[in-house]
Amino acid sequence: MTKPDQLQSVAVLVPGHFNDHAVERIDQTFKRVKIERADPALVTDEMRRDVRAIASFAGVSAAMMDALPNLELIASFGVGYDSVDAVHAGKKNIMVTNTPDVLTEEVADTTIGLLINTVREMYAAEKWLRDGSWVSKGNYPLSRLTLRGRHVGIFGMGRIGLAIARRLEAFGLPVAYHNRRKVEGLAYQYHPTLRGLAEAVDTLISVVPGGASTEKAVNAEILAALGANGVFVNIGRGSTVDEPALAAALANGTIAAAGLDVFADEPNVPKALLEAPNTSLLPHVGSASHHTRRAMADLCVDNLVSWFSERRPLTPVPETVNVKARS
Ligand code: NAP
Ligand code: 8YV
Repeated sequence: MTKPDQLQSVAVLVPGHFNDHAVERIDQTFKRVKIERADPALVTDEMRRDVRAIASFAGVSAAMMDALPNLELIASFGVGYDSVDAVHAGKKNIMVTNTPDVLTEEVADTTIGLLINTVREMYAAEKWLRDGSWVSKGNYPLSRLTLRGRHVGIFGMGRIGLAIARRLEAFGLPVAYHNRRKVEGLAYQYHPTLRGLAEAVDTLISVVPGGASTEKAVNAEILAALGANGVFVNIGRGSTVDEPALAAALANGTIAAAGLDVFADEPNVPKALLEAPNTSLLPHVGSASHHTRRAMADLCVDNLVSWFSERRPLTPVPETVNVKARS
């Protein structure tokens, strides 16, 4: 076991701007090494020699791992780690950790807020009040859509998907889902294909991880299956959606509306989605409260502390679960 004073010499690379609380804790415990971004071209000889861990919001590529021969751990900030090449890390005996669970309820709350805003036009109605339209024009028009009578499909019934489903149950809405595997013991109706789920429901919430297996899974065919009364909400990753197909479906009435917290090329949002009257758009704020980001920061840094003091991770990702600490 490493004693705390020995942790002070462990160099932890922190690319770009990072969470303030995490930075404070890393500074108290480790030797923080700054780098503008996780780019192998910016790695110095000193970094090559000293860096044993990376703590990061952003992605870590295979090339970045290869540039740091003494790298043991990547402590990724966030539950989704699609921007970290975890398969390559596993092959190189580098541990990757993420921050599951501590953000689940916050992200589920955001999803419900986004769904209601999309269907009941809260943002537009508030704007109507604030810009004086209520006084000059009268009541805000009745919303075209409602949550009442909807049947919701969850694409990704994992930790967050389940927290969303529990909330929807309290709203009196039936829930169905699609995962690659049925969740044993869960009473919600399971659909073995996304297409089957989209056909069965009128409201589709995507909360699957990014990456090759979900790339553009929500495409023109899935949106057509959702139908003209369809509402699509994405809280997972933007890469899961074929954005031009979504913009077309919103413009030509294939579906009714969409609520999006995530985009394929953040922070850039396609003009067609920005200008569509039937979208509700958020700047990736699913977990973005001080409360939850602090809990995520603590788990991110606790993984660093556990790895370098106990030689074990707290929350390893599945691809690196068998990685062993170097002696
Ligand atoms: P999780 O517990 O691992 O759940 C992911 C679910 O997706 C699992 O049920 C999994 O089931 C399913 N899934 C994965 N790949 C699939 C595929 N190819 N086809 C169908 N289903 C698939 O993860 P979580 O904690 O709920 O987080 C989910 C994701 O939400 C994260 O990865 C992240 O991208 C996103 N997220 C976004 C925000 C935000 O701020 N907007 C915040 C937090 C998380 P199977 O393995 O059986 O398929
Ligand atoms: C964060 C997220 O915004 O946890 C995730 O997967 O998408 C969000 O909670 C992000 O990780 C911060 O970098």
